[in-house]
Amino acid sequence: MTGEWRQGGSRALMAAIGIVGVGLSAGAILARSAAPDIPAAAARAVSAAPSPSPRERALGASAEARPTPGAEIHFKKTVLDREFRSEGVAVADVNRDGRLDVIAGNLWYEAPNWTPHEIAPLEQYDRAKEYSKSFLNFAFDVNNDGWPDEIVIGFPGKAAVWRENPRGASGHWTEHPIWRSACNESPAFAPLWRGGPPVLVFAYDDSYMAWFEPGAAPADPFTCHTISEAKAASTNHFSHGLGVGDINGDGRPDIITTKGYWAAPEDPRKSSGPWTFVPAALGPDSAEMYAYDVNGDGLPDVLASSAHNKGVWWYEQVRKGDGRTEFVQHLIDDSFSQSHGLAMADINGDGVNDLVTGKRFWAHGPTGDVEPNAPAVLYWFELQRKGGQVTWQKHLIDDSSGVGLQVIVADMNGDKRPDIVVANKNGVFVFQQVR
Ligand SMILES: [Ca+2]
Ligand SMILES: [Ca+2]
Ligand SMILES: [Ca+2]
Ligand SMILES: [Ca+2]
Repeated sequence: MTGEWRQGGSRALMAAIGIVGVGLSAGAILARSAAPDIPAAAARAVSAAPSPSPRERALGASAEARPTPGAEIHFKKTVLDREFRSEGVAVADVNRDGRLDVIAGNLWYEAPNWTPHEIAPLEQYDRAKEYSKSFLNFAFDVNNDGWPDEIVIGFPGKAAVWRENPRGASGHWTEHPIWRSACNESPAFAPLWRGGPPVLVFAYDDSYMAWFEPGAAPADPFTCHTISEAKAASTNHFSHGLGVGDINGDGRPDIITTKGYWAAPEDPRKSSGPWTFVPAALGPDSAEMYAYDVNGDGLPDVLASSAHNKGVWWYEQVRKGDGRTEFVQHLIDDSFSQSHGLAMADINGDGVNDLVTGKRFWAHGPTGDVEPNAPAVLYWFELQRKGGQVTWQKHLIDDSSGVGLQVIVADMNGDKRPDIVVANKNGVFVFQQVR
């Protein structure tokens, strides 16, 4: 684990941005300004993957010619923590040494040895009976000082805060307000206009959907841009399912819920008043939601997973003769429950986005939800389009970790192969992709 995690800060950052940019994956990274220069030696690529086993060769030989068949991809698990710290997680180069670190609740773990450092005083949580105070995390340079800060979304409906990176100084990070109430269980952090920075998207006061950007001073709450009428869809603190992505194909990222989507105006910064809401049946309670043209017919489709029950789905956008749009639900998998975190990213590098999700272990404790005590699985689903047919190859990554309210996909070691980071009631984990 020594030099293996070495990497160029700016390169890793760009790789991470690329992944997030493609997938609009939850839990984006990143500093506003470039990472510091790093020595060339530290920026060199990591050594090649080990030779494939005979079984892998056999599988590869029978697969279509692609960059890397999914069956040849494996993940090396590293346990950063066995304690329940957070159900959100983020990655960023916290100490600006050129290596991506992991942020989970009140701790950050310093690469390459994952040395834990306190962001705030540690708290103990009983994973059978309690939630943490950290449901989702994002890393972003909120105060534009070149150092990535931590955004913490707490218990649904409670206040959201950000914590200021102390720029190498010791001690806890100074906490600042974001907004009094973050509703919906899957707040998003993604750009809302082309070339823009990621912004927070969540509902507030059990009534309004909105997006938020940093205020004028660190002590100010974020500036709230309300985009809905009062009592809008999916705005309860326990509402499930939210995402950002272009559904109507006009190139502008829309705000997606299970009840439909708000179509983004030309420039959300100049828009006042509600966005147009387009009702659509996009399934039961979900987690992160994404827009992506799954079947390659030119119409964006929607990806979602069941927060507390079973199901991973894609919703095919179909244009009717009369101009109406319908979304047809297609099941990807229903073999496990509580897929309360969903990431979209191209895991195998074939240019087609894949999905990563798994079981949020004990989402409602050891007796709640469906099959709460089944193994805490983590899967990636490899999207293939063969002869116009969509298939999803299911690949088990691990069966004793799962997901939290997020799954992060990021190239942690700079080898251009996306890795996976998770924090939940089982601990904090990094899964390094090896081929
Ligand atoms: Ca670092
Ligand atoms: Ca900062
Ligand atoms: Ca499509
Ligand atoms: Ca792929």
